[in-house]
Amino acid sequence: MRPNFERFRTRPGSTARWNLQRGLVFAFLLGIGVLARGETFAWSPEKPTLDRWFYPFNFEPGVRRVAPTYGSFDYRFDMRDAQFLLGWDTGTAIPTNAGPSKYLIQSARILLTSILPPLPNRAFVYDPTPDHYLSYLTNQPGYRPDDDPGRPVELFGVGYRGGFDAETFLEGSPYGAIGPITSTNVSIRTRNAYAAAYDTNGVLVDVANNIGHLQTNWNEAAFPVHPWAIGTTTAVPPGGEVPNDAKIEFAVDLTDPQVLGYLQSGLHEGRLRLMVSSLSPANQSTAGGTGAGGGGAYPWWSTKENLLYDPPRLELSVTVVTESDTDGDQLPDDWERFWFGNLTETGPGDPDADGASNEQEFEAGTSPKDSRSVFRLSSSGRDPDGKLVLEFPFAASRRYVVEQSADLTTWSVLAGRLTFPDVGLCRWMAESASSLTGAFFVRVRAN
Ligand SMILES: [Ca+2]
Ligand SMILES: [Ca+2]
Ligand SMILES: [Ca+2]
Ligand SMILES: [Ca+2]
Repeated sequence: MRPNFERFRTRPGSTARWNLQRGLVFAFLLGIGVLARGETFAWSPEKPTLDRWFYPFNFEPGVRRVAPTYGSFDYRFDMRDAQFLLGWDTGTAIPTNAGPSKYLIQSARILLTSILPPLPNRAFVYDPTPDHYLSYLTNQPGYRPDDDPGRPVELFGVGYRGGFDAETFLEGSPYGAIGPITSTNVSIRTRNAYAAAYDTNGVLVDVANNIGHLQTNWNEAAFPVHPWAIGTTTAVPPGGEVPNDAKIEFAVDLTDPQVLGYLQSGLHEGRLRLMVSSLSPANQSTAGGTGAGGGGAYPWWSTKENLLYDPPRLELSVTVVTESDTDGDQLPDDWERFWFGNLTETGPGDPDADGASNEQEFEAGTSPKDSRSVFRLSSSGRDPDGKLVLEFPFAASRRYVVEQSADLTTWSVLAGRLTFPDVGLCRWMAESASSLTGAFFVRVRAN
């Protein structure tokens, strides 16, 4: 039960300060028995640090006791009109600044409590599966009807505008620019914090209008998004009406390296921020709209200010990897325990028989227990312009460098850019075709 003070003291001076602080945090947690083992944290605070109903005309941000989520389908507003911002400052329980890749997350779940609004026939219909992004707006090109009852509740990351970021945007911060109520644009793309997901360039983008926004005065093309979690419950079967006080669980998709990387960066900085969104239609019916207005059957969520219902809850299990390697096998003990539960594996070992040693899997951020998770080129070739194109699986919080060599001895970096055409897969394309002639070797390094 001895915290790792010795190790912290022997670290280089530039990092000594936070290492010492981390040591003190461990000592404290050991004392109260929260620390399960080594540097693994099972953290479930009673309340979020902040939560906020994110709606253009919410004039009491941060203090409302309910936070409904719905789509407006009105041409003056974001389609994902009412969102719900959730934030946890993790630094009080989990050491910060370890480096994003050092946070190995076992599970991350959000639990919300759904409240039945005090109006008749307002229970929303439970849908635990994604709906096609072209199934919402009847006037969208390629429109297709929804193939199951209800609309899912989705969880995303958070992006910012207006000069804000995760540190400066608090639950009472301004919504953003709301223009005068005119026939065109009241509040589209203006909120200072928004539901966000990664596009194929790896950029966190606003998804408020991903189902399209096709109106006379305002056009936005539809695009698919991959929700980071969909709310599920055991309170009612799919297609049923969600009862009062139902618990809705969002298990964050950690198999998506971009999502995992977002959480890792959040833990590194000490701030996890997530946004809940659903596209159950609000009950307004607007001239010039799509006619998709609904009966107002959308979820209402309990906030931390609610005295009658449970507040939003985070359940997080994370191992913070330190360099400690007591068995001297080049594998950090925390990493070994995270994957295997003990220290019996070795650096050269390959228990999943994928050809990558445990040490290589540690360096690349892949799973040493899954042979499908391995850092290896999945395709290589040239595009019509002769530019080299490589595809390979990527891991969370890693950077990739492509190098070329004529003799396998001297390597030089090749300029190119990465895109992310599919979950877990990245594509690198050389900037030019000119530098690659004759016989040559190419390698990709992860760091
Ligand atoms: Ca549906
Ligand atoms: Ca070890
Ligand atoms: Ca392996
Ligand atoms: Ca593997």
